[in-house]
Amino acid sequence: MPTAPMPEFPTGFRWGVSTSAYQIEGAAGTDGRGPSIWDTFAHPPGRIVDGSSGEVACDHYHRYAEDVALMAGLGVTAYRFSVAWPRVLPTGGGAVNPAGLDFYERLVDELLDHGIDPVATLFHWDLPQPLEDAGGWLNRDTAHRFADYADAVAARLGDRVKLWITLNEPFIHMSLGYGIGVHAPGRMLLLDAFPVAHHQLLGHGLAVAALRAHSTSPVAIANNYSPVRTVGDSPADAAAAAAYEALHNRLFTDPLLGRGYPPELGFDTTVVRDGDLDVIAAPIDVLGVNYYHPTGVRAPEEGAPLPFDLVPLTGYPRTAFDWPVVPDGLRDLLGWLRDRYGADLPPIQVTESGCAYDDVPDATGRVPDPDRIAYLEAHLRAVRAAIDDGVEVTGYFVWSLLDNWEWAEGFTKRFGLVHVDFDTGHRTPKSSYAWLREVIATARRGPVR
Ligand code: PNW
Repeated sequence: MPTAPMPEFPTGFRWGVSTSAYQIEGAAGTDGRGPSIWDTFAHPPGRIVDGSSGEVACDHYHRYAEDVALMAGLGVTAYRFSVAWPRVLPTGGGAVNPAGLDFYERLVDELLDHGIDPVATLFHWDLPQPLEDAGGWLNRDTAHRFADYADAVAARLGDRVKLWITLNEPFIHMSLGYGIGVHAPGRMLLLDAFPVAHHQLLGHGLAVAALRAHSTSPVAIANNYSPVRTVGDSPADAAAAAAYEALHNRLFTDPLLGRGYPPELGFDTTVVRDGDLDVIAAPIDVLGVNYYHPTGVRAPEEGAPLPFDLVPLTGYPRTAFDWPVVPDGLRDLLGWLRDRYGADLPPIQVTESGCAYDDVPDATGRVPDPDRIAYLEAHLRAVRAAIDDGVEVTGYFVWSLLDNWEWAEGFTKRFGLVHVDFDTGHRTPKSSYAWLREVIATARRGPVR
């Protein structure tokens, strides 16, 4: 429990929780959903630590009303979910599957009935498999297919979704999916994955136009950022850190905010056509920031395949993911965004922040998670400090509402405010849920004078 009252947050500050479709929905073959790259990737043994897939996951597809009730009990003002592209367009293009959109319409209406703002992410990594068969995001055509998909979703839900997020973490999708192959689609192209960056960003820009044609709601992208900490003091260490900074923190933000691609990594940019950078730099209303931890970087060995070496940061507590707990990294990151992008930086919402711990029900059936409470409290204080530093931050979403299917980690990493028994689907709010409910209730009541 907090030792001191939480600082006050600005009136209208958005309090939310985040999830994504493949991680919670299950119902993989239901109502005409087509296969995605994650259905394909999870099947051969050896890729997912516990051999699981998201075929059933939290069965949110059938339990969404119960999950919205949990959100209402928590008092959040917003819910960030993702729409599964293969539910809406089972082959990636062609005819819309109305039953897929019906599910999101039921969810959105349930949220609105409970006074919760629906925040919809269009792409949280579950590319329709037929598009992967045609080259995935290496193929420029995927950007156009994405815009068509955005159009279909916005035509149905454009009057009710309160914030649109085009892409989730295009950097993580590129690097883990196409760079080192630990996520779907499992390609290992290292820095030759650059076209995946460009085509995702082009898809984003085309989707912004499609969304604006149907909806007056604000539009955002959710990027993952990791403040770079140089390990070592040689000029080579500093150069490696600068290269990693350009890759992780600037590759997807410099072009969005009108600065073009960072030159430090020497990418082959022949896929960039005249006019593309203008499409990509279409104004956005909010920048979504997903923050988990900083990254230690030093110079690589001679002849290494990448121009940097990532090293664990020592001297911090660690989560079950072995990620260091560094709340100041979030304050530093928000200040860095403000300093680097100045007047071009839109208001920020922290669209993901959270941690995995090995949470288990105790003998009384409660799930105590004091480490998560400490994590969230410290990160909320870091956000408040950044606001005091002059950064405009207008919301904070916890990753995640539910324990869920954590990609290559399967069911072994629990990020939820709510514990899920993956055999029965039973949900149990953890102690962090009760703690956050009080924080939100106090903040929503406003200043005590
Ligand atoms: C994010 N890293 O992914 C995703 O948006 C979520 O779907 C995911 O469940 C959550 O964070 C927790 O992992 C990340 O390697 C994946 O630093 C990997 C990293 C960061 C974020």
